Amino acid sequence: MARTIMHIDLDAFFVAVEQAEKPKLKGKPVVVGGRPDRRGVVASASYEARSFGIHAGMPLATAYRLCPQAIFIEGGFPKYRDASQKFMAILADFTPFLEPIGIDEAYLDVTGFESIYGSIHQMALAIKQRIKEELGICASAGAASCKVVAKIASDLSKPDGLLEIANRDERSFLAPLPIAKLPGIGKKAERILRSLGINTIGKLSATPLSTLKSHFGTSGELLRSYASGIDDRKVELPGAAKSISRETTFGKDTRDRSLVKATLCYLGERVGSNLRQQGKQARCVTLKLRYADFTTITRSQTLTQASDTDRTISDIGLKLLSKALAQEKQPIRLIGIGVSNLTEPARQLDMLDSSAQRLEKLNKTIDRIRKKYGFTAIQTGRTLLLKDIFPETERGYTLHTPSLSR
Ligand code: TTP
Ligand code: MG
Repeated sequence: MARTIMHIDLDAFFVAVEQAEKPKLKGKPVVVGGRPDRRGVVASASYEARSFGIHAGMPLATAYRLCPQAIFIEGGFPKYRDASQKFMAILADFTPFLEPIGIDEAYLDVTGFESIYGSIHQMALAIKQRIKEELGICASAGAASCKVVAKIASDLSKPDGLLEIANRDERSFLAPLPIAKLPGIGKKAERILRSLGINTIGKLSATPLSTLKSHFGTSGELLRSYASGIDDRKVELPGAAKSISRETTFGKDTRDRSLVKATLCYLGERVGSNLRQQGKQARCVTLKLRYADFTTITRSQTLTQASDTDRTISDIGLKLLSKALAQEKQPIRLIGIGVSNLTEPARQLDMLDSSAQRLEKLNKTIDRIRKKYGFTAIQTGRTLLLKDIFPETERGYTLHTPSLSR
């Protein structure tokens, strides 16, 4: 389904907060960052100051040279933080699908919100209006089918702007823009691209992947996707898990390897199922063991390719387990497995490996069956042993201590 993502960014944020506090600063070249005779750089410049060539990151002395009549303000972070919190609270009134980025910007997933606000345009106007009324500052908004295009749209619309890019117009919108407009292209990447004769986003999207990969490694692919207006990144709600793990303490300390292994695989499947529910893949698997004397160890392995399959998670868990068991002979009190370094799944076109595709299909089928008939309705040979040990409910086995999700 086509998504609609809105990106909102406050205009000249630090300056705007100062201007809201002291209206006589409005319409003037204002620089927040410090006094011009001090060392330091410009944090925020009013649009009037920008017309003199002043921009964020520029040494204050340079800013002073360009515009001696500008008003230089030291600024105070607590009031910016306060304004930022109020800004995010206003956005949260419009949608729970909100991803704050930094201090003055956010992505909103507004798919389907036309039905509430009349149109996405109306919704953006209402948001801008409330920010203006309650904070006295202007915001710019961009709306498009994906994050990267929405962000570029809000940036281009500044100040006090609103720009919507219709579905399927992404490419033609991006094509004429200079490459520096693409988020993620810093000074160095820009130099490389220009040396290759790639000056516009359109040219970048038409550059052979092999060329981009040879200069930017795997990021080359992402660059080209973004340049083509393709960006699968979701709006991530804050507090979304950075890692997923399950662990359990055995009824009594055990040396029973089959039980330990089966439990590990079961916990691995719970982790995998949760991971897929969140639409994520993991790059790291961690085994946790607590021995009878309460010594606790963790062992991790980083994957060469991110994965979300039960098989991969359990295989690595088992491998780490057998290494650990070879070193320590004590009975085991607790076992846990977790995944971290979570990423968005690679797109289908990356999945050249057909065995990976088969595993992915298998997991999808298992997830469907479990959703319908309960977690233990389908089991691998690896966990079957648990059937005789733990009571089953629709939600899975009732382990001696619940498997924790953190
Ligand atoms: P930005 O949104 O990048 O800049 P801005 O809000 O001042 O201007 P606009 O969005 O209209 O282009 O950054 C938000 C705030 O973060 C900015 O007001 C001050 C702070 N900041 C710094 O302290 N140092 C910097 O180098 C940048 C870029 C921003
Ligand atoms: Mg801003």
